[in-house]
Amino acid sequence: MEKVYVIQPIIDEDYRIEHEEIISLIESSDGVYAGTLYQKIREVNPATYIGEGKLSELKERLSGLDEITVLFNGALSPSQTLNISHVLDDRKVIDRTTLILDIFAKNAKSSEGKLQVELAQLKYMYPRLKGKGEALSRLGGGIGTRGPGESQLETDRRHIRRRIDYLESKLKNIETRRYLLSERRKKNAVKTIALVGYTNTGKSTLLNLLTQSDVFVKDQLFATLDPTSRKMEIDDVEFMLIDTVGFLKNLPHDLIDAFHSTLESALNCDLALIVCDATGEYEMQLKTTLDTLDALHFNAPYIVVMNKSETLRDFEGYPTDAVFISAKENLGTEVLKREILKRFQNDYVFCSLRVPYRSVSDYNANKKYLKERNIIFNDFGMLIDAVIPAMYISKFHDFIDR
Ligand SMILES: Nc1nc2c(ncn2[C@@H]2O[C@H](COP(=O)(O)OP(=O)(O)OP(=O)(O)O)[C@@H](O)[C@H]2O)c(=O)[nH]1
Ligand SMILES: [Mg+2]
Repeated sequence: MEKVYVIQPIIDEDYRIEHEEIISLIESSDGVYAGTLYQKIREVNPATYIGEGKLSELKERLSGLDEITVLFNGALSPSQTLNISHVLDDRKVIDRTTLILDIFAKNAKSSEGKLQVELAQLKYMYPRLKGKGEALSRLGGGIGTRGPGESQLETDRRHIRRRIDYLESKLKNIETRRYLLSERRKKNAVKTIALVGYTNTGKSTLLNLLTQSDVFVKDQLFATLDPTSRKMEIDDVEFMLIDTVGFLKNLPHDLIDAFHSTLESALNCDLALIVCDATGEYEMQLKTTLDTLDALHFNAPYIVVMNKSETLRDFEGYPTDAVFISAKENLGTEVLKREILKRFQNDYVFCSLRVPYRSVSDYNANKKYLKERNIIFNDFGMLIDAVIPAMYISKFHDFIDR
């Protein structure tokens, strides 16, 4: 397993959370955390980000240790990456996004998920390839910076550009197909509910619980990368529940963009459940999620769900309208289901129908628009407890009992 040494810049007090998170990211990528060098940043060194003194301190700390990757917990420019690596005797140097992309590549399983990850990787690489060329030419020419090297770079860039265009159009097709499906669903009056939120908060666990499914769940960041949706029923009202890729603070926008086709159906949902880890940094998780959704022009109503609350003793400080649940221990989910149904109370009518035997064929012609919950036969005809989408209620006017 790859050993990873972290450079943690200290810019504001959030650095502790950032540091905890980078360790989770290392573990999620199957790496082994090997230590940290902290550095307060007053002014960014354009060449190496952190100062020269600090860099030689790092070099000393790492001397004698080979096979160790240096991970910068932030965004490095291509030339900074090169320069740091150079000072550290050509050690492998990566930044946060590169690590996240690596986890994405490891975790994508469906063909669509894989296309999305490839797109994200190429989009990250593309401008950097240019940067690398510029960094090289700034050195003023010389061996390795002219002739075939440079034109090879151009060929690579053209190749990557073509591949990006290809992936984008392919994903666009998938998106269109999914859109048509969702349009059909709209006609069938099935409402969609999206599970969104910070990574590792329990979105997939909740999907499994609410839909009796078995999608992949793991204590790691970005376990879900593939679009998943499942049918769910509450009081015989059918919903489509959509699982999504988790968000993370400072997740580069290209990364989110690459997942557009997955997120598209979630962004068009009728209701979102914003899942937070009540035992973690839930304020930061909620803010990150709302900011990200905002940037994606999301404007559906939502319910804040505080998950993992089975061990909570104190409910102070949380958003007052949050619903507390434990997806693992199946606690609070009844309350959550009531809350969900309440949000759709104007969309469905729960009622009784009286259908005389002579009208049964009329009724049968429209039966597909409602859901029968219970039927009693008597001398007069049928007594049916039903739930009817409000948009179809007029089809049943003649039969409604109360
Ligand atoms: N203690 C506790 N752990 C939970 C609960 N719900 C989920 N977990 C655990 O949290 C971890 C992450 O769960 P997932 O369902 O994979 O989380 P996710 O939000 O889908 O994560 P990503 O897909 O990686 O963004 C797993 O180890 C779950 O077993 C809960 O109610 N309580
Ligand atoms: Mg998941």
